[in-house]
Amino acid sequence: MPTDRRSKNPEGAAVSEPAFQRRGLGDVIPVPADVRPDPAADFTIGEGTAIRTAPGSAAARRVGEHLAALLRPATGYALPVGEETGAIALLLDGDGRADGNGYADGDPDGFAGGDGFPDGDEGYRLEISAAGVTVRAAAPAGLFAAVQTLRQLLPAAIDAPGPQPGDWVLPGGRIVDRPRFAYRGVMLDLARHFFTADEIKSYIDSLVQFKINHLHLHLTDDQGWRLEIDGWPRLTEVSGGAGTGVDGAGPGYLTRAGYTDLVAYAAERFVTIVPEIDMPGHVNAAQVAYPELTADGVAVAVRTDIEVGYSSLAAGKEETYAFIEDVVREVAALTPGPYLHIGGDEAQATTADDYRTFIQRVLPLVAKYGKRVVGWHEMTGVELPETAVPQFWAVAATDEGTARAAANGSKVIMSPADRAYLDMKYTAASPLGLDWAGLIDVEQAYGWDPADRLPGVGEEHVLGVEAPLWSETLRSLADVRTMTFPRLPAVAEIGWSPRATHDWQSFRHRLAAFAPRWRNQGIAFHPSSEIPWAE
Ligand code: TNX
Repeated sequence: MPTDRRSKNPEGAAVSEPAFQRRGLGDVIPVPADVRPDPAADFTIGEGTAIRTAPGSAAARRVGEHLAALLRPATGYALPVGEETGAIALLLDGDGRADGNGYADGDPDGFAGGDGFPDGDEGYRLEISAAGVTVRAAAPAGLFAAVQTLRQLLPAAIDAPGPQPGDWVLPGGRIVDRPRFAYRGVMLDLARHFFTADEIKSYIDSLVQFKINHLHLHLTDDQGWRLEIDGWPRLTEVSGGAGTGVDGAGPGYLTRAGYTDLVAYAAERFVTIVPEIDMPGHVNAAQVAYPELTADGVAVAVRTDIEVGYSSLAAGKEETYAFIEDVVREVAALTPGPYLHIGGDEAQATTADDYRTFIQRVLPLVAKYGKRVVGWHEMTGVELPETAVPQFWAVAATDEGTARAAANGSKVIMSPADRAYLDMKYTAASPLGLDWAGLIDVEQAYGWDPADRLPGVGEEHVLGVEAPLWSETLRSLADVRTMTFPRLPAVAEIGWSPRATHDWQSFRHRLAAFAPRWRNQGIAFHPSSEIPWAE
């Protein structure tokens, strides 16, 4: 595993006694939909425990290997993975279902749907008894989600990098779980400060623990261009090179091969990459590299400050669309996921007519290369196909355009800046971050509902939630983590767990248990005073 996870706990160092504290079956973030503890049915992972995965499924096998890799360092056990035997079983819908509904005892699962399985790819059913652990899911993504739950159900010592003496007890009972919203995302801004592919991989590892399933990469902005594009080499040679990023302190870019490898790494963890090429504004870096992309063809100066709203592509020039088509074609070809984010935000240097002309030219281009458009909610000022996904980021209580798009059939990603923005300061004393959308400590990040946030945008219009992390003030992966944790778990729970389970007191106590886990993983976090952190 890449980078910083071993820094705080050198290989083999013993962790403290509380790290072996037993867990309750519901002590998980996001809290599972249905939890039925059975205190008489705890299971202890031992020397001889093996992992059995769904017969004939390479994807299930990989999830089994992933689980084994998580458990081996701290337990010191071999934990072999195979299809024959094993007290921990990861099975797919249909495997060994004697009675045809997947339940030995025929009891109801608490959900409508008939066959007893949570619907959707990410749902799972987890049973822990003295004899072992059985996970059942309709798809490998559900097995992967269940593995994240299992990890959190083990004592915090499980996240230590070397062998720990102690009992690896899983609390007995049954969990039936599935996500409320299909899309639970994080955005990382690579333009204002570049982070390497290894750093992004490490970040993905820390996000998937909270069942995050989309990573939106903000690849281009005024201060830098971070993805290599065939035929336009100066985009990255110049605008990904030395002196780019805010204060010139964030150089670098992803090669096509590096991006492809990153996308595959994410996919193995059931994370879809959503690439963003911001347009028609936020394009100074592209214009520095190619002056023909400005209205008058005159070169512009490199910008490393944090102003917004001053650059624009020329809506009236054909060169603009030739450039955009090359970029869209390339990004679409490199990205297996369904989405391509076209930005569309803060286009103050584009007239309303030009903005409309521009977006109306770009929408069919994205469709031509087989992708579904995502764009910041300003895009809703233009008539959109119902497949387009607006991403609402404002602080305002209402937004007519987003409501209109929802009424027209679009699904919306909710990222209200006063709740979901990971680049806002926690408190006035936070050294990192901005504060234009207010201060966001953990309760502020937790205390809202995506289906209640905007008039006209209800439960059925919400695709999900995303927590954007802009990088103007960030300089390292530790800075990224410090802004992400512990707020991201709040957004993740809002996106995954049923609305009826939302409870701040419950959440803050469950969150408290992550201090030793993050310390064991070497993950920097902000020790918010709102949380009664465990030792
Ligand atoms: C607004 S939110 C922006 C970004 C900045 C961010 C800083 C949005 C769509 N645009 O350009 O980085 O504020 O918080």
